Amino acid sequence: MNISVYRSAAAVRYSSSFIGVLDTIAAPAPVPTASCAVQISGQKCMGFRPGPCYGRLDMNPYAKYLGTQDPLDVLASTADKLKALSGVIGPSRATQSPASGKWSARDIFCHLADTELAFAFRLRQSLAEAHHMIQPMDQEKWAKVYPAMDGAAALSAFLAIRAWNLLLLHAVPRATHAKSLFHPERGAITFGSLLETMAGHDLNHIVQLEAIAGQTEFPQASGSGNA
Ligand code: NI
Repeated sequence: MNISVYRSAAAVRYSSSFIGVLDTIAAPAPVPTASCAVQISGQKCMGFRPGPCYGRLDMNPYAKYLGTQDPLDVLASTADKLKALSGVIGPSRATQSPASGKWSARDIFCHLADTELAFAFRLRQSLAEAHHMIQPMDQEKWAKVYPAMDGAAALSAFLAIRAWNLLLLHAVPRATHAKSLFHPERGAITFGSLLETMAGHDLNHIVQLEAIAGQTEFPQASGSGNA
């Protein structure tokens, strides 16, 4: 996938395939903070929020969804939100695309199960290897089979893998969050920024599911094929 990063004074727009993302998202302008002046492999964090710097948050395409929330708290809260949304949407609406080219709830649940698989591998490789290099995926190619798959089964798969990932994340010390790894587009990042990306990705798709459930408006920049 071609990756382009456009910068302007007001915003940074990303077309990223970090987890196979086709979304084009306008990220908020970075706001450097006094506590966020950490150099990681020579790259200065631009800083989106106070507290320890776990990587180049300015390059996290989901930073705007995470804000100041602790990624571990967000990751732990997603299961209940998805179960509730699945119940509201129901099986008949789950397969309906909300608009031409947009993913249905079934597609989003399948995507979340698949990305949780990918994250599960990345988390473990990042912990096991020195300076692990993340391998991007093309989410649209992974999604081709979703119309023949079951959203409820996908949600069950996600819940099981997320529970296993949370056990792992709570078993490693916080100091591990500073462990360095590399992303093909983002450069040097940390284990902590991988968690922030996971959490922001959860929130991005929860907003989409809330819109399908009729609880919110559809997000403005939900991206190609990504409901
Ligand atoms: Ni996604």
